[in-house]
Amino acid sequence: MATSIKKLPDNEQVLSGNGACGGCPSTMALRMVGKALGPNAIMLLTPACSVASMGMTPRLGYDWPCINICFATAGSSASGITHALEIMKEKGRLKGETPTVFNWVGDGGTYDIGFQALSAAAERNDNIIHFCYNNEAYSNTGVQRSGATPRGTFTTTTPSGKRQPKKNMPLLMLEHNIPYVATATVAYPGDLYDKVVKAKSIPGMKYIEILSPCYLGWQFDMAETVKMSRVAVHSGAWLLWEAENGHITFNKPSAQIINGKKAPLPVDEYVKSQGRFSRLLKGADAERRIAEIQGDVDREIAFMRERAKISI
Ligand SMILES: Cc1ncc(C[n+]2csc(CCOP(=O)(O)OP(=O)(O)O)c2C)c(N)n1
Ligand code: SF4
Ligand SMILES: [Mg+2]
Repeated sequence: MATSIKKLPDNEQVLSGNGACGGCPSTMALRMVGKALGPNAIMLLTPACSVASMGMTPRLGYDWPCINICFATAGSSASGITHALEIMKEKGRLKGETPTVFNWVGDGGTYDIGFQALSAAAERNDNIIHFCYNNEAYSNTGVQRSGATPRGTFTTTTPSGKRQPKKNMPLLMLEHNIPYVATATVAYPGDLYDKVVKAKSIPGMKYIEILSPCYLGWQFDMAETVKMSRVAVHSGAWLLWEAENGHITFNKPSAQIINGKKAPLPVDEYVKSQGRFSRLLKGADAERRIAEIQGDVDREIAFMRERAKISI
């Protein structure tokens, strides 16, 4: 069972008084991540909301040493730092526990612009944790589509709804044969915390992706962030799973959907509660386009169910 939220450590690595929106999922998730990582860590940030809202000196809102890096370089920059720490340790210039090197990067910086460097770091199995907080768009620059944006979504670059499905980035990372991959979301903080604790203890490359419903891009009331995250999981639009050394296990409640003990909610409720899909619901072809989204969700559930049967 996941750690109860009441039992999480008291340390806060995300400082109060920062500039994030109310209900910001990135900030909520990072609080949990900070509790799991503790203070001995080095944070790398690519341009994103997490930089604009609180990631710049002298108004840094994170209680770690932070480095702002180029959009494309999360993988290579973190690799450089982790190798430098290894050499310092070897030469006796770094005493005590080696800091955890981690990236805190959006879906734009992970799925699209930073993919090449991240893929290379994964193939080298460099000792870093890459977190992707996935709000399914380039939010900081006014909500443009990314490879994580689901089909049917309005963004400023998909004014009539995105026509393509999102890609399965966690699975792509798994296929790099790295020791740990996990998905999480803000409605399940204990699950996220446990996954980060585990990732911290594993040498090599770790990838954790956190679905982060963003009220601005998804167009819902900012008080509903956690509810939106929960509905995403209950409808099967987001699956909670982890893979250790290639072996996939599903976490509750996704495990019940995968093993057939619980039917996922129809995707309608999820889609209809978000303004970003509202253009879908106005046209004559609304039913067909919702059915397309349902088809994408059903396919992903079926695919992941079968993929989990392959153990390397
Ligand atoms: C090379 C480069 N291209 C574009 C930008 C402009 N830019 C800054 S933040 C951002 C959006 C980032 O999206 P994502 O990584 O998903 O993070 P989010 O804003 O959603 O938190 C963009 C396009 C930039 N800073 N550098
Ligand atoms: S736009 Fe979204 S991700 Fe960005 S700070 Fe606001 S709530 Fe957070
Ligand atoms: Mg984003």
